[in-house]
Amino acid sequence: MTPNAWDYLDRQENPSDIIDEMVEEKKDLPFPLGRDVLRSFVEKGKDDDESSSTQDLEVSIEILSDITGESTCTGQLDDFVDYFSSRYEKLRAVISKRRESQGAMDINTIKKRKGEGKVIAMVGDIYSTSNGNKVLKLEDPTGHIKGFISQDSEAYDADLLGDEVVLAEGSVWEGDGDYDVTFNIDKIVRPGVPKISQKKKKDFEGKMAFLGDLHVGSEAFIDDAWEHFIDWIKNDEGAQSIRYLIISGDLVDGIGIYPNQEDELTIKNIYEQYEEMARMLSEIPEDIQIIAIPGNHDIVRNPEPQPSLPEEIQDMFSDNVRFVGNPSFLDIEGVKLLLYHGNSINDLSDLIYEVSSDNPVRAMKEMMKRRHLVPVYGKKTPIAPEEEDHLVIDEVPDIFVTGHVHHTEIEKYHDTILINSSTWQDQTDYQKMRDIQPDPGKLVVLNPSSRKVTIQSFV
Ligand code: D5M
Ligand code: FE
Ligand code: ZN
Repeated sequence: MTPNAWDYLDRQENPSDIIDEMVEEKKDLPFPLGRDVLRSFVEKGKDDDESSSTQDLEVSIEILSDITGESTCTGQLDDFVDYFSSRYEKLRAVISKRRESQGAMDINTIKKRKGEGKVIAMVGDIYSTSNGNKVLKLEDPTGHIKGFISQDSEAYDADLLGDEVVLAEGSVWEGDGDYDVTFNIDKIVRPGVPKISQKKKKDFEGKMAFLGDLHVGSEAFIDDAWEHFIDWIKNDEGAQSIRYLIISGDLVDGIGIYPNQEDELTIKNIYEQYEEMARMLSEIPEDIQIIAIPGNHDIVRNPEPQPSLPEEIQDMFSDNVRFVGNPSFLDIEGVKLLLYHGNSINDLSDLIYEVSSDNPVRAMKEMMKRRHLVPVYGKKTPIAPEEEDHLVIDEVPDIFVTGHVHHTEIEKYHDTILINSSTWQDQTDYQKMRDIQPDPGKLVVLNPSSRKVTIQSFV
């Protein structure tokens, strides 16, 4: 149990009963057990006790994973060693479930044994040789080996990125004189997402709606579209079935995020930006439960995972607004939702030819295939080296939501609905300079039961 979880438990009336119940009811408790998982278990129990006869449509949100209050970063270099070893172990656990992983060997073993085989390895630096082939480092806890991918190999087109964990199949070449022992890679298999659908239909009542990137305080915030939206959500019959509103980060424009940003701000104080945001959200009917994560413009640390907004900010908002970290993995009445702002979409569009920021769901598929939200370290998306890698997609969600690129896009990928939610900020001068064309003022509305999606435009 984490220190925060312990503190929380210590404040309950019946700590040992809670632990007994939890151990009995839940098979897969996380290690270490964090405060949020514990709290949502305790609160869910209370809900069950109180609400059974009065209302059937109680809000139920269980936080399955969120860094808030759980950060272990100490700023030591060792943190990175632990972080990457957690990344490796968690992704190895996912890959190991694949049929192809049978017979995979440790790198140390295969180096001695030679011949054909497979390894589950983290990819190190990759570079191209003068003959147009690729050379890379493969690593696991037992050691490392030089990898080679010929341009004729099917592995050549796999868009391998540094720091991803893959199953590499091939054969070991004997070292000879100046040459290292080399693993000649024929095939790369990723953790991926199982194709077979065995999910039963969700019996979620009502709808969920998605928006993001409000950038409150920015001159480019589109007031008209927002008023139009508020009018719709308060009065339109089509809005009555919305029970959850999910906000995917960049709640306010913040301050000092990019050069000369102050010239484009109508509210220049970040606390006042949140006060305005709170006022705006208070116009939304309070029986709609709002869930919001921070983004790179918000008032929390930039490296990911980001904790939820500080309590002094949260206190400005009505009771129906719940703040969680970026990313968060939530269970909302049985619907599993992965919520991530989406910084790494920029990295993936820089690194993979077919991915662009105008086509964010394509980037989201690349994250799903690699089962990681920030597959490559050291590019534009900063990562905080937590002891446990919270950016691994351990469990495949029913819904995966991002924002950040100011586009709206929806697509199904196997059993998951991918959503990139819209912005309420028009093009800024800064974006104009970088030729970024936003697609603002839209709301994605999803019925999780029928999996039907509509996009409502307010511009
Ligand atoms: O992101 C708004 C838009 O700007 C979105 O399309 C991503 C893009 N953006 C943001 N930061 C970067 C960097 N560092 N490189 C390239 N493109 C970027 P927002 O987070 O709202 O400012
Ligand atoms: Fe944004
Ligand atoms: Zn952003």
